[in-house]
Amino acid sequence: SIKACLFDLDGVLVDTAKYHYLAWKRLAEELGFEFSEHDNERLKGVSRMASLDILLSIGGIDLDKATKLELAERKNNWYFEMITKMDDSEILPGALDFLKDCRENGLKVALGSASKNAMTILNNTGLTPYFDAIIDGTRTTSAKPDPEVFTLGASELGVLPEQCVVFEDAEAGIEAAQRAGMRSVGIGSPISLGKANLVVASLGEMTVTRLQEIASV
Ligand code: G16
Ligand code: MG
Repeated sequence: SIKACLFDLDGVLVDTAKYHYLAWKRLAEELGFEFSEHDNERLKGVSRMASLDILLSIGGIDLDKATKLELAERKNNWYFEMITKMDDSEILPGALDFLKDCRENGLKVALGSASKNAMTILNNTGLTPYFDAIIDGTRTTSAKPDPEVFTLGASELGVLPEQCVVFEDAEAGIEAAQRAGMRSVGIGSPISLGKANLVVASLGEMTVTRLQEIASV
C-alpha cells in the first residue's frame, strides 16, 4: 500500500512560476529581447542554470560561464525579493487540506523540488511543519527527469519507491517519478501529463482514499 507522498513545490503547492517569469522577463528586457509567458512554460521544473540557457537561446545570445553565473544571480536576487513577500494566501487550492489529510492518515510527506529557494517559500507560506523530509535544489546534483530528488526523498522517509506517490506539474517530474519506480499524479493538463497514473486539475480533487485506488493500478 501507499506509505508516502512526495510533492513538487512550484505548480503543485504554490504558484511561484509567476515570480520566476517576472524575474526572467526583466533579465531578457535588460538583454534587449522579449520573453513571453508562452516561452516561460519551457522553464517550469527546469533548474536555474538550464532555465538561463533556454532564455539565452530564445534571445539568440551566447555568453561565457562567468557572465552566465552573474546573470543567474541577478535574476535570483529579483526573484528572492518577490518570494520574501509571500504568505499563506499563495498556497494553491486544496494543497493544505490534502497535506493535512495525508498526515492524519499516517502517510509520510516529503518535498521534491528543483528550487534552491524552497526553504524560504515553505517558511513564508507556513508549510514547513507538514514535511517529514525536504529535498530541494541545494541537496541534489542531477535535475529532473533524473530520479535523484525523489529517490533521496524516499530513502530519507524510510519507505520503498513502490510505496510512494509523486505529485508533479511538469512532464520532466513525472518522468523522474517513473524512473524512480514510483506512481505519480499529474497536476494540470492530461495532454502534457498523460504518462502519470492519474491527472487532476488541482490538489482539491485529491483525497487519501483516492490515493489508495492508484495503488491498485
Ligand atoms: C522550480 C521551478 C523552476 C525553477 C527551479 C529552480 O522547480 O519550477 O521554474 O527554475 O525550481 O528554482 P531556483 O532558481 O529557485 O533554484 P520545482 O521543482 O519546485 O517545480
Ligand atoms: Mg513544478
